[in-house]
Amino acid sequence: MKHALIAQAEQVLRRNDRGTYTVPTHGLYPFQWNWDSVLSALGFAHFDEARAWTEIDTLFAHQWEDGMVPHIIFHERDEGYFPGPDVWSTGRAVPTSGITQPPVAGFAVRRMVDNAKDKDLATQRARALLPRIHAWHRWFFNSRDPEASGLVAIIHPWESGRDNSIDWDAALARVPTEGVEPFTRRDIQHANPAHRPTHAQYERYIWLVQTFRSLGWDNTKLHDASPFRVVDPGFNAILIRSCADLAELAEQLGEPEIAKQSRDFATRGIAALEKLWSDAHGQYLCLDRSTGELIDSPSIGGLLAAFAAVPTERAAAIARRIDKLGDAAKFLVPSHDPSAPEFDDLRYWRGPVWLIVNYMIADGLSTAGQHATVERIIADSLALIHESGFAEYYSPITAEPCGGAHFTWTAAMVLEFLAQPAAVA
Ligand code: 9WN
Repeated sequence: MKHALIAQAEQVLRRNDRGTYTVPTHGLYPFQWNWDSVLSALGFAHFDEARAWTEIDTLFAHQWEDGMVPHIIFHERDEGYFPGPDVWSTGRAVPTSGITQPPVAGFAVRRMVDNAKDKDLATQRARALLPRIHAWHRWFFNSRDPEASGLVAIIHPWESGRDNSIDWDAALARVPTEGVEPFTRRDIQHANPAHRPTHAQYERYIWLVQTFRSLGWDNTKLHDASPFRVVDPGFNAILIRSCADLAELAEQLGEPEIAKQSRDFATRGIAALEKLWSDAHGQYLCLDRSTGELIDSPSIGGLLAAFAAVPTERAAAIARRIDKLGDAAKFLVPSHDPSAPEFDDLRYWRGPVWLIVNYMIADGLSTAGQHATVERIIADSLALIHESGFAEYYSPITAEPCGGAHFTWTAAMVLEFLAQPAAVA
């Protein structure tokens, strides 16, 4: 059973392998995506360590001079995705988008070094990546935390990786649509429109892209110029965890200055996260930086915060909250609370389960000693695969597979889950 599942997962990764990078899935997403690649490298590492390192190297080969690592690298022309390189118009030799995505590389690289069979290869590749990942982290705190709060803002919903989350509804409603150039969406030609963001959301996504483009993608201007500025606890937890892991790695590799700065980022971040805690919800919430208010939206962003070393009592409360969500959802962890009126079990980040988020929550809760919750999250994740294959995301109520099929990072997470003691295939 376990062997068959491993073979299938490896096959998905090989099928989406384009040599030096992988696509998330054929058709719907024909380019390299940032956090998809990094998390997918964790899957490759189980059967081809050299290939896993190449995945991350390719991503960082397209890092911008200011330290930003773009969310999409358009390695080849493909008209099957909108918005393509002409809309972004970032002026790079190999075109890229102009925004970023959750910075999970510090975590992944440390994990790949720790688990490496080929230690020489791992040390050599990690040593080369270390200053680049650190430059990305520094870029975040310089460009996305101008008032040195300890937490960074996203300036476009696509940066969060949770594109149409209910968390963004109010902030996105303030984004205008005047002047948006006419466009044809390609995503709804590949996937069921009922599982995807709405047209009204896409218009605002594109308004933001056009506005940033008109500012020459100058990151000294974009944060303040964006009407959409949200501090997401999940996104920040990924950054904080990556800084903490990079600090450990830098220590091992004899880079004390990187270690010190990374540790400082992580420590300040953990302290600042406290301001996003909601006793009423028993989880963290997003903060709208434009209004200064917490966003009253119980989404998975506030549970993903457990990926960072949050205080033990916070991790315990998050575990309790997830256990409670499990009364309403057959499969954990729904990306939004099923009892909220906006919950939609099939529409992208407004309810469905995503295995990558399950993986990060399980990892954090495992470190915090919340083993019963972790076991259920892993068991539910594997049950979804058995019922519905390697989908992009799933209904937490019926296990219906949604979005793209043969999905790279879903397969990578299966390989990670199956390697853990809590997994029963
Ligand atoms: C926009 C590739 C990406 C993921 C995101 C997911 C989705 C893109 C889209 O697909 O976003 O970046 O076009 O919908 O939301 O998390 O990285 O899998």
